[in-house]
Amino acid sequence: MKKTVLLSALSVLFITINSAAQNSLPCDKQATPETINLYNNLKKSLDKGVMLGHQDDLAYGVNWKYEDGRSDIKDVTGDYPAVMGFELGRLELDHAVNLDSVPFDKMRLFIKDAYQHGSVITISWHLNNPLTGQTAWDPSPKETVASILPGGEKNALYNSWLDKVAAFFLSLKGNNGEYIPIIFRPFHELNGSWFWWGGKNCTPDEIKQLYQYTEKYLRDTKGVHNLLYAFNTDVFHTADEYLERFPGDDFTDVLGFDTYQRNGNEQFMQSANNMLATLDSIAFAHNKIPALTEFGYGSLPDSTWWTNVLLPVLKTHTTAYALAWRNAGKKKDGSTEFYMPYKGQASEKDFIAFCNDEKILLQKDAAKEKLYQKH
Ligand code: BMA
Repeated sequence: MKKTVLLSALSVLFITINSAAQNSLPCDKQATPETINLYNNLKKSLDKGVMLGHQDDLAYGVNWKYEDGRSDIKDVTGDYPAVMGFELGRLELDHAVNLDSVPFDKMRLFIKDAYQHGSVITISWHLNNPLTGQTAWDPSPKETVASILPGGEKNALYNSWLDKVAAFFLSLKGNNGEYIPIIFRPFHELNGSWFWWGGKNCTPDEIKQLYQYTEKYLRDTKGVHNLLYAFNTDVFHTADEYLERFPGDDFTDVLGFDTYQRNGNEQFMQSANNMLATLDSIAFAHNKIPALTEFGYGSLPDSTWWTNVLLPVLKTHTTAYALAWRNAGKKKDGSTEFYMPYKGQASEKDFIAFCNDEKILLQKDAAKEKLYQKH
């Protein structure tokens, strides 16, 4: 009898120590309580499934724009995504709308709505090339990154851009005046050479410095403490390649990558499986949160892609969330872009089956986890 009591007391102690050890601080040691809670709950959510996300979900979809409460995912499944992505490009230029024409004022409301309903928010930033004044996709000249680091000719300009980004993050508040936690993923796809901050357009050391500088400026100079930081590459092949531009454990919370299907299903599955397996082991070794920070199969030509291709891949790995890119619909240049089904789209039924799988979490599932509260 005594032995049993002792054993159960020991196991309670073990569980207590263990769950206390599980709660830790994100890379910003002064993060707000809700941000710390999100960080710890995202880690715990890894056992529950993959939170499905969508960029600009509440803003527009295929064939509609700015209709209150509408979402292509909601139209199809009856629920909203568990993760909502937004984009800051052109905030740095004081524009009222971002590079995809989303008004920043509306974006703030969408972010608050997503937060109040229990979803996770992640934000990317396709900032212009500060040296040339052209877009994020202007990789020339190769001195751009060096030019915005301390001592560079555009450092003051870059700081002024960060001031605006900081003001935006600090303007995001919940009903009780608390700051809304955001997963910020600056300098995404940084192993590819299409953005001025990526690949061959700077040295690994320069982009690491820029990532660290940006974070320290937002955190220490501007006092922004409602951010978790996501580091993410594009397609990669080895752990060494993945980590070549990694700014370090002290500057990251989420580790991810972006991948799009452009060829056959088999090829995509093999590549995604390899990357997720590598990511899982890196994230585990570094005690970070693994995520598929962007994915998509443009125009969803395969009506069973969700359950035949993506689901088996996601089921084999541990991934906090997976964010599909935007349902832009018909664009000004005449092309069409979407990665999530909409009412009537060929993969609609299959997507519903995919979402019904216990591994896939939408907003109502995320809300149950109370991700912003301490557990
Ligand atoms: C790209 C496309 C563009 C968009 C950009 C930034 O992948 O969707 O149309 O401007 O992302 O959101």
